[in-house]
Amino acid sequence: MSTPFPSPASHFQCGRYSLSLARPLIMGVVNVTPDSFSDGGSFLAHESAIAHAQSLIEEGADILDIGGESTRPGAAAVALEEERRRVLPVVEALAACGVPVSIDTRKPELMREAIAAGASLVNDIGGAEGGGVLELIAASGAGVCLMHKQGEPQTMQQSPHYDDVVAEVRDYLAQRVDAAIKAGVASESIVIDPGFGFGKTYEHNLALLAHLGSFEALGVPVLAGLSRKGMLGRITGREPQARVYASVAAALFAAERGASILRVHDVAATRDALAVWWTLSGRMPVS
Ligand code: HH2
Repeated sequence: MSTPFPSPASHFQCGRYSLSLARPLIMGVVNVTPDSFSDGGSFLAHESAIAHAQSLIEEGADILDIGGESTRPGAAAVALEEERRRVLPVVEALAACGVPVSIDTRKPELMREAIAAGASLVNDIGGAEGGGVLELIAASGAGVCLMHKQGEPQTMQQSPHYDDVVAEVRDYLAQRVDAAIKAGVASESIVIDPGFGFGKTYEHNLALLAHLGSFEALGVPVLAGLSRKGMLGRITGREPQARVYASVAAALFAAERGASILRVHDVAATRDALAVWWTLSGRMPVS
């Protein structure tokens, strides 16, 4: 690996926001979609998405993640025009909300438009592999979440295969961090994500979670997105909307293993659980 990785960051810089990593951060999910796996259709109208985002901030979200295309297993791709129609007005309305707005998209054009509309972070489940994406992010000063996936949402869960899932995902993310730094993205603006459920079996997800701590060796913060996901359904036997307690337990487990950002649907529950765990384990109380 050619780029020497920096030591773990003390803050995450996304656009004009500098977020302290002294405690785990909560990224609240806002799905402006008709078909997301756990809340599809609930926030498709712009007003309800904006109201939902504002209540997530009141509940303690440190970052808002706005998405207009479901990437659940089997999901069909959404055309740029439709994705733009769903999310851009929401990003614009939240640009001055006081917390960084993340745009969850794989489309470079929409990333550019969302940043112009006030987004401070690009969450690309495709690892920012698109042409010009890293350069766009570097020039804008936005943060980036580099996620691993195997295959495409439509077919990714059909037969995911790895010889060594932890090593392969870690090597991929190391390469993407390297590429981002070479493109001019500041290391303190990069987070990585193993991509739970994205071309991974239940066993792959468990292995990645068990070894999450080893991702810290890449020198950038780790984001974990476990909220309401299928592995929690398999453990508890519950439907997505009834996986709140399971999601909170998984978020705490990920935080314990070093995750710096937790991408969750249930912000209030996660925040309270984190605050209790954080305080009882002898750290500074969460403000
Ligand atoms: N998971 C989902 C979407 N985006 N981004 C990152 N970085 N990490 C994740 O684990 C992740 C993500 C899937 O969750 P959700 O957005 O609720 O569902 P859907 O894709 O059906 O909209």
